[in-house]
Parts: sequence; C-alpha cells; structure tokens
Amino acid sequence: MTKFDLSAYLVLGEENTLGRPVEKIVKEAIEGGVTFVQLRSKVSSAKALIEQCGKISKVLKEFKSKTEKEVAFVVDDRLDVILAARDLGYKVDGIHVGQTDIPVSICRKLLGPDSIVGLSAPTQDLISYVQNIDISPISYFGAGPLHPTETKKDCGLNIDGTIITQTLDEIDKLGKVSPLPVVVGGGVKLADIPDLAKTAIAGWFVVSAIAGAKNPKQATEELVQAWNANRK
Ligand code: TZP
Ligand code: MG
Repeated sequence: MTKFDLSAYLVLGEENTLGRPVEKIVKEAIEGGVTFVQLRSKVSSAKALIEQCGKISKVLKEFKSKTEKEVAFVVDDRLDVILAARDLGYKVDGIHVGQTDIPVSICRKLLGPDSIVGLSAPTQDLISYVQNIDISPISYFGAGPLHPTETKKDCGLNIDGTIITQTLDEIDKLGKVSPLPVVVGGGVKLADIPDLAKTAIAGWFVVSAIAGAKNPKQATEELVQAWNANRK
C-alpha cells in the first residue's frame, strides 16, 4: 500500500481500550472516520498480537468492501509479528518504528517496496533530523509530543527528567521542511485539533482520545470534523 492517508491516525493495543476488544474499537473508529490504524502493545504476547492482526485486517477488509475506503494498517515495532501475520494471509500494510527499534532499512528490505515504513523522529533537533536523514526506506515521520502524555510516559523525556514538547510553530515548520508527510501526536485531544489543522502536517495521531473514549465512534467523528473544518 503505497498511497495512504495520515489525517486521522489511531494507535492502540489491549492496554488502551478499557477492557474492550481491540478490533471492536478499530471498527467503531473507522466508522467514525479514522484513516490509519497502528496496533501497538507493550503487554501483548506475540501470539495475541498475531491474532489481533487477523481480527483487525478482517474488520478493515469488510469496511473496504462496504465503503470502497482503504484504511492503512501497521504494527508498532514487531517485525516478527508482521511477518507471521502475513504468512497466515492477514493484510498488514507495514510497520512503525522508533529511534531505538529495528532500522528502517531492514524493515524496508524484509517487508518489501509496497509496504509502509513509518519512523518516529527524535524529540530534539527534529527539524534538522528530517532534512538530513536518508529518507529512501521511509514512508512518513511521526513526531511529538504536543503535550506530556500518561500513555507513553517517556515520550519527550529529557535526560534532566523534564518532558520536551513541540510548539505549534515548531510543528508547522517541521511539516513545511519535511520531505515526507508528518503525523503528530502525544497528548492530543479534541481541543488541539483546530490548531494542528492550521499547520503544515499531514495529520494527528491519538491513543486515549479514541481508544479510551466511552464512545469511540463519536469521539472519532468529533476529531475528524474538527480537523476538516479547520483545514486550509
Ligand atoms: N507515541 C508518541 S506519544 C504516544 C505514542 C504511541 C502515545 C500517545 O497517546 P495519547 O493517549 O494520545 O496521549
Ligand atoms: Mg518503538
């Protein structure tokens, strides 16, 4: 899947759904307008992640046959899980990795030219980073946090223990100079969407604003509506 839409990006794993099945949240979120899904769990076993890939890919396939809309599906970090899921016939479009994970060149090599390979940019010096790194294996950049977040307590964590967040001006500049599309998250809530929509980024990503919502479909609809209404 070489064409994808980062504008409304959901990240989730079993630890984020208040006990509800991951695929149920994915179904409601795509009905609400999510364009991109990342399975990310730091607690699930490989076996559980592979099973979830099967359930999520089924939900996305059914949605596509009903609506003609293709929602991208990637897995955080777990190249092993993706290869196993694909071997079982499940459609997983790619991987999202961070700075200390499997190198993007290896991900590209093992997943193939049509896969999505997303990379989280470092929190500091990211504007020069995105302009100087070899982007050939990469499909898009993730950046943040906009705010400190309980969901990933080390996101933006500095050596002095403080959290470095990105200002809207930095985010706008990043979107403008980046040779690849940029998606921004970390503490993003509905109230942040109008400001983010006015920057040069391709979209927002959230965990708790959707996966932790009482009504994930309605929460997604509100986020998507706020983005669309404020997009230049
Ligand atoms: N990567 C950077 S911040 C983050 C991830 C997965 C978590 C964001 O979670 P939330 O609940 O939207 O703040
Ligand atoms: Mg990672």
